[in-house]
Amino acid sequence: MRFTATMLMSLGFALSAGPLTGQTLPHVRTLSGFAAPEGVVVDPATGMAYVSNMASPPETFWKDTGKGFISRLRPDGTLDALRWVESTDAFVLNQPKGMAIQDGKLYVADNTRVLVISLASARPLAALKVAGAQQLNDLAADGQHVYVSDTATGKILRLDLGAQGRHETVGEIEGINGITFRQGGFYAVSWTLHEIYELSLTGAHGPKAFGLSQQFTNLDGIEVMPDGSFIVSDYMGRKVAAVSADRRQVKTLYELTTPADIGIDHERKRLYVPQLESDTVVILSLSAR
Ligand SMILES: [Ca+2]
Repeated sequence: MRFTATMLMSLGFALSAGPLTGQTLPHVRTLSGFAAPEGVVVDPATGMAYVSNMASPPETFWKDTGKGFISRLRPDGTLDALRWVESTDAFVLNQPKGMAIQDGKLYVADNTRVLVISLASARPLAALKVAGAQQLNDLAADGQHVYVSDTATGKILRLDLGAQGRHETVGEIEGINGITFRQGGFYAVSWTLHEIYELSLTGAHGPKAFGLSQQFTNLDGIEVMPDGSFIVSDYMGRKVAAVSADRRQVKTLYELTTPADIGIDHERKRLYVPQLESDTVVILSLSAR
């Protein structure tokens, strides 16, 4: 999810504008026809990939105008249904962004709510209100709980999936965007601080910065590889990059414009990159890694 150019300038950011050069991941295919795609999540049980489309101009990315839809891709990366779930009067989508999957359900960040959709039937199951939420951006699930980040408030909330709505704040990082779980670790990236963090959700320690903020411009998505290394998307830096497991080395994997919230199919070793401002999803191969 991006900030406007005006907001960036007001924050003192310089926009990088280097040439697009070395592409170190094999390109599998690029799918077009999306509408401001913000995120991709892959269901490890089926290999199906889900793409959130905000279907809105930038000035209403964070406004509840009832726009948006979810696309579904087959495990081979071909399009299954562009409008797998649509915004309707009965079940409104507001500029859907980050997603997570747990227990056969798709959780979708929807500005100030989290939507719950059945993966098997595409039926809406719930729309969780999140009190105090302003800009819900990404979701992560650890098998038990579902967490959501709020870029405006900097908060990470553990969602109460029951009817009580007692969501709990478990961490705070300015400008937080992508969040992910892997092998017991919880990781986050900040858009404004262009840094990667490890968090303790038990309060054992505060957010631990990787110390790599000089390498990035505005981070959006983060995933963890089986070897403990990381893949992040730098939206304004126009690249997806690998960060070594020891958190010291950053290597550009692929240069492309406006890469938003990435998704990984670990089984098929594929990386899905939504290009928000060109309405495409680029699929790259991770087989050589
Ligand atoms: Ca995002």
